[in-house]
Amino acid sequence: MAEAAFHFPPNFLWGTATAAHQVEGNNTGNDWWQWELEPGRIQRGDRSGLACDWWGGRWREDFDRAAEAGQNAHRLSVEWSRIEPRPGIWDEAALAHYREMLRGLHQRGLRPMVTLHHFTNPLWLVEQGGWESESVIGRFEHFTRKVVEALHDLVDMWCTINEPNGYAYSAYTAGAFPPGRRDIRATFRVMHNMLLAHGASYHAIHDIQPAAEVGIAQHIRGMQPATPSPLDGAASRWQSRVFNESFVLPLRDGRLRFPLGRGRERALAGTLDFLGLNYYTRDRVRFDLRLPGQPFGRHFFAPGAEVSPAGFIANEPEGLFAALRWAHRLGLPIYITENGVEDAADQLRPRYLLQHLHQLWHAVNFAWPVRGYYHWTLVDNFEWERGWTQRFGLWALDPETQARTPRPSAHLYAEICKENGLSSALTARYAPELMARLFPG
Ligand code: IFM
Repeated sequence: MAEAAFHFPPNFLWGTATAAHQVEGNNTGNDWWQWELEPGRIQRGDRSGLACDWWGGRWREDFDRAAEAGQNAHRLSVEWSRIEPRPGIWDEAALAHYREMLRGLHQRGLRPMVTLHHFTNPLWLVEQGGWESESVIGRFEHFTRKVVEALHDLVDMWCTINEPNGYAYSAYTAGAFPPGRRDIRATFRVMHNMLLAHGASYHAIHDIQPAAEVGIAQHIRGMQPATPSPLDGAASRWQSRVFNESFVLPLRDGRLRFPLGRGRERALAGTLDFLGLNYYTRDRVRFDLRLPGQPFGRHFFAPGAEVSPAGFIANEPEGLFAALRWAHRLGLPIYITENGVEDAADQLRPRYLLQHLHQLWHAVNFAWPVRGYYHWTLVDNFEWERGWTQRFGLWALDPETQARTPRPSAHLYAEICKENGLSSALTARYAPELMARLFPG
């Protein structure tokens, strides 16, 4: 057949995403480091330890890898407990370290996007009540100002909070993240405080850097009714509203939605310059009266779905398209701030990557304003309560020796970034089984 290709617009951002605690190593001042010391918290008793040793300097070689692989962007986070080790006490050396890393990105042609909060909290903040206490709002604003004053000449894209819904759910409903609570009301209180903290942070960034682009990275869990039954439809819509939408919509119009509150918070209106979507998978939802705590819906992957090795992710690329259809109606630029799959053997990843990017290309061709894609992740890193059992990297990492080895998907993604698109030749080489689907005829 003739060669064909799906191209992306000029200046499209192609990158990878990382988070401080997952890659830096020795983040001893935060709640995760403590949590990892508690028996039974992390699978197999794994620890983040040195992680990818970025604090020790290995960010250099990993940024080289990203740049040589044709990437032009990178999303990373800064660690609050390093920058503010005690309330109001700033570690200028930590800020200088981040400046060096950010300069390192620019020198390699990688545009940075910086996340201010990605799951971890300084221990002193936890002692003050963490995200359950309203005092966090002012604390986070203060932290934002310090970071933005120090780094604004090197960063023009900021994500205030990563996956507020995922964080609140994992830490306060599922009990899998510190502080290990199982309290749905606390979950909504935390999300409410995160909304207000985002608003304060947004305005602080714009005070200092009016031209900055500021957004959040929202975890979108695709949801579809398990059957055509109206009850399954209602359970699925309801859960999607609560989990996927209730945090984002108030940041457009300032109107709080159940369960995060009622009425208006004017300071929240218009506090997104872009929307970041972290999309991994999609669930089927079935109405179940026995699950009032989980708004009456049972979740499972579609029967017969292609599932990742640990059963964590089903390959559901159409769910990404559905997320984009919802998101583009908000009228904001969109970035896919995370997307990827745990797959140490790289059996599924090439297919997963090509199929998701194919859906993204469809969205771009509807003129939906998608500006970039950040694959999760560059090099295997510490996967929270799942420790090192799940491997999301384009490069495999041996955390003992710190050796990195490219998986086939590292080469595939490099070709996509360099080509600014997907070609039939590339698909034939990395996932021939997709040829008939992606390039029919
Ligand atoms: O590793 C995480 C990341 O920190 C947040 N989003 C999901 C990723 C994969 O589990």
